[in-house]
Amino acid sequence: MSAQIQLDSIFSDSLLDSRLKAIAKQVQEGSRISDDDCLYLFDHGTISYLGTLANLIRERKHGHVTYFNRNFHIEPTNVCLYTCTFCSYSRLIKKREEGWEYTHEQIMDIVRSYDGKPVTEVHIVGGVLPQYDVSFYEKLFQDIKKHRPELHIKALTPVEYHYIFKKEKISYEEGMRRMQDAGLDSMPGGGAEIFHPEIRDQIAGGKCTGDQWLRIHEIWHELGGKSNATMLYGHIENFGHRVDHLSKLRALQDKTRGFQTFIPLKFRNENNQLSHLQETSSIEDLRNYAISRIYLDNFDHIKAYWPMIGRDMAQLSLSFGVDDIDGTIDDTTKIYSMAGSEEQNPSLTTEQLVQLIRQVSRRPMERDTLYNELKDYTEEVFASDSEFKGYVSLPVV
Ligand code: V47
Ligand code: SF4
Repeated sequence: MSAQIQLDSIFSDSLLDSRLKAIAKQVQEGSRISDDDCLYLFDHGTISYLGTLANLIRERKHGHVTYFNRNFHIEPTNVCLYTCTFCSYSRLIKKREEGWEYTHEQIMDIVRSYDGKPVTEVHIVGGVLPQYDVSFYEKLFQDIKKHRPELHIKALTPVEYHYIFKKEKISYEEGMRRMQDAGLDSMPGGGAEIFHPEIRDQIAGGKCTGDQWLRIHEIWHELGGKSNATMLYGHIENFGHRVDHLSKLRALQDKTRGFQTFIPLKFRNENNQLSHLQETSSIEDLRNYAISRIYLDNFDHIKAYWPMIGRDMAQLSLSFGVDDIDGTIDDTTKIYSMAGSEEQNPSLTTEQLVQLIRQVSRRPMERDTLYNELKDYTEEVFASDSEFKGYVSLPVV
């Protein structure tokens, strides 16, 4: 069924209230919804209603195109001096010897192990420790660029930047300029958690505040850089806190246009201080993707991080506003497997990722970090195609 026909069914649905129909009308006309409307969607939007609206927006922006990239992750350490209650890394500071703390050379060895492999990006993020300071990262970025100049460095979050710049006694502006000069290409979206201090102080006390997170991204955008944004949801926050978070992101994006993609991160409850909390249901996760797509009209992309939510949910999310399922990462990403992600050993070949997207009638498109389209895999023929069950031919876009 086309997105437009599905939308018509909203207007004729006698069970939907007039406010939901009014919001649907705004979306149909392409106008922005308010914070109050966003809260109303969280409180009252049904899964089918939200899916219809989010899919309409997704297909308006990208048709059936679904992006992925080829990247690898490096986590310099899994020990962290902060004690975020949701994080499985924070426990390790008390038994530091059980964790890892890579040296410069060990990290370079990981980079070199990808020589000859068709990856376009290295994503570097991990715990915060004093030895990983400004000069450590400057040298690391410089040496990666010397070794492989075309490899895009997407590294660190305002959590690390705030810490290392403070320690170095330099301003955010000077710090971000130095990182850029050393070779930093873009910033991932981590460390955002929930901006509202009512929640942030309880789950991530001591690290950069929501305002500091936003300010560092703003400065980076002013320097011409791009970045992503996340929201860690499904723990002790309420819907109002989620709206507040999304609202601050939308306002900054209006100012700078530097965000590329928004990545909702579902809280996973293993091996952390919030293990007593129940995780959100799949329905709630899909609703959250859809509302993010509907509300964040100035974000081009919504990403589902498949190692965290699993392959089935990643496929489903593509009908709820998501147009990007990250990359063909390998098993060097430990923060999620420790926290109880669906994929204990997250690894998908390009072929598997392409098939995953094609199975749900979308067009797989390899991109680089900045969303330049590198290769359309819609018609690619793979050896496994003959044994492939469940392929649905693509609708004409
Ligand atoms: O900031 C930590 C989250 C984030 C848990 O920009 C947890 O392309 C769920 O931001 N349950 C880091 N989440 C990861 C991140 C990211 C991932 C993929 C792509 C990009 C991108 C960014 O991981 C942290 C925190 O919010 N996290 N512990 C947990 N128990
Ligand atoms: Fe450290 Fe980041 Fe984990 Fe917080 S979320 S404890 S800052 S690694």
